[in-house]
Amino acid sequence: MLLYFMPGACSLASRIALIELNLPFEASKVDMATGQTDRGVDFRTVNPKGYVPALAVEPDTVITENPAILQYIADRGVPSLAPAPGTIGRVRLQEWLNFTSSELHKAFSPWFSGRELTGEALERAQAMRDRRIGDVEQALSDGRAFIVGDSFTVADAYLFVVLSWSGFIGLDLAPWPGVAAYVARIRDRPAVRAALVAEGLAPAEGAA
Ligand SMILES: N[C@@H](CCC(=O)N[C@@H](CS)C(=O)NCC(=O)O)C(=O)O
Repeated sequence: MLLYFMPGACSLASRIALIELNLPFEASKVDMATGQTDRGVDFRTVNPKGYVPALAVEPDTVITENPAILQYIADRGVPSLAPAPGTIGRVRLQEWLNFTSSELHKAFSPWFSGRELTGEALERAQAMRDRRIGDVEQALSDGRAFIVGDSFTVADAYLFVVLSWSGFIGLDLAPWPGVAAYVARIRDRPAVRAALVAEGLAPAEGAA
């Protein structure tokens, strides 16, 4: 498998899942400014939509969209990183993947648009982002350790990545103590730390 990624982007969730499951994969970095990958490929020929993640599962079979890719990876693992298909648990997982994709992820997007965010537009964006983080806080208020079921799933990988963007935009998660504790807990997982190191987002173990 070949994962197309940008460091720290939502593609990090796929890398976390692949490492959690110890699945063999390679990774290719995409430079959105030039549209080229580090292997000299025009990324539009891989994903015409022009965004990461994209996962080549065979040389001529590329899958896109976080919820689809993450479930594909989850189901390659033993045990899976998702409840079994056809169960209410799988539906809950899909609810969280879709919420993370279409609500939470998009609520962070204004800060990564490259456009200056000021005035009323900034206030509206902040209100929506905070409301969606509040939705996660509400879900975690029952004391659950993971967002779905009682073990780590790909929904945690994606949710963690998006929530951790708070650090990039200078947002303090203190008003949401459940979310802050969740992010710290997930970040502490060896696979998550390894993924962060691989993308240059954390120092390697033992590095000064
Ligand atoms: N609907 C897509 C959205 C993916 C997406 O927003 N990817 C961002 C990075 S997190 C991206 O590649 N943006 C292109 C850019 O920054 O130019 C999915 O869920 O996979």
